[in-house]
Amino acid sequence: MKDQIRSISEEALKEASAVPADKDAVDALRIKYLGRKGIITELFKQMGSVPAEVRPEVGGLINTLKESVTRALDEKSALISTCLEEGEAVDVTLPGIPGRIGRIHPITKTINEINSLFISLGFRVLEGPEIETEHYNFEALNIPLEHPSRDAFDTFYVSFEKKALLRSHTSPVQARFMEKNKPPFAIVVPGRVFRPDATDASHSFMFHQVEGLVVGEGIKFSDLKGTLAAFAQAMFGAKARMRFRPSFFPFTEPSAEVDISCIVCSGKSREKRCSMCGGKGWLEIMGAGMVNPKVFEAVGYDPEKVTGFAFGMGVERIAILKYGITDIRLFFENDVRFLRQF
Ligand code: 2NM
Repeated sequence: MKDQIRSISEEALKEASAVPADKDAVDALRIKYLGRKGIITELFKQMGSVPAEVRPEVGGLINTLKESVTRALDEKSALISTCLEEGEAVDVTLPGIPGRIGRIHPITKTINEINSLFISLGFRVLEGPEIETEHYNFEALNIPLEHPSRDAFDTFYVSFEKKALLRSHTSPVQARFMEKNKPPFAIVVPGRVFRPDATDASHSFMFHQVEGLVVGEGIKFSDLKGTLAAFAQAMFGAKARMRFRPSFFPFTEPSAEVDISCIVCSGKSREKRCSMCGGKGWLEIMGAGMVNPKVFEAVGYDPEKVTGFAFGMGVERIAILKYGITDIRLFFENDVRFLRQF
């Protein structure tokens, strides 16, 4: 049986390489070897009478034979489709099919817009590592181990032994900057951040932030309000009003959530249910506050001499509000029907 397989193999491959690149001829060979009553198909049918000890080996040989003949015939078929029929010609003067040109991703576009606005206010844009240490992601920002607020900034560990992790906010970049630079300064830090959240329409384990930090002598809460009002109006229109609600962050004191008046109903639809704000009249756009003295101490600044304000926003959230997007997952699925719209 093994000899039989070997001679069929030689014969089949010789025929396959000799056959002209012609559809009918290749089809005929395919039927001869691989058809329902083909030579190789018949070999498989004989397997029942092969002694059990050699059955695996013989089966393997027939399988290999089938694969090599299939491949040889497929290669021949491929030739046919690339050959011109007699009398056919290619018109090389026809215009080509234009390729689709890509565009800026809506998240990148939103980050660029946010950066430009802050640059116009005198800020510098700064980036930093996505893989961080516990010290810069937590301790330097007054989020000690065992403190309940650590939960809100929980993350993925890259190496538990080395305490290497994916940053859960871009603040560690600001802590690194403060260690190496003296006030006064104004910086914004855009970038990816990671949090172990279950994915749904409004949560993603990876998203983007832009955080800002201004430090100097005599920086006041009113400076924060003026800066963020300028941002809100540039981003959402001159009519956008702003409000601050008391809140808590470990790295700022006092802290606030920042809302803008609803960009759909302007806060007027308290009665009717607005599709954007649900009738609340306000949309949360970021968190902010005065830098906690503990953060200044951690980076070697004297909190008796300098003060500062900081803020942080989720870029996806800003883009969702600005463009009326209903699901955060759309940003990451790379469906061009979505991405083409921006
Ligand atoms: C926010 C809200 C409030 C913030 C604080 C700092 C730093 F480095 F100065 F401590 N950077 N960013 C901050 C403050 C971030 O995000 C919701």
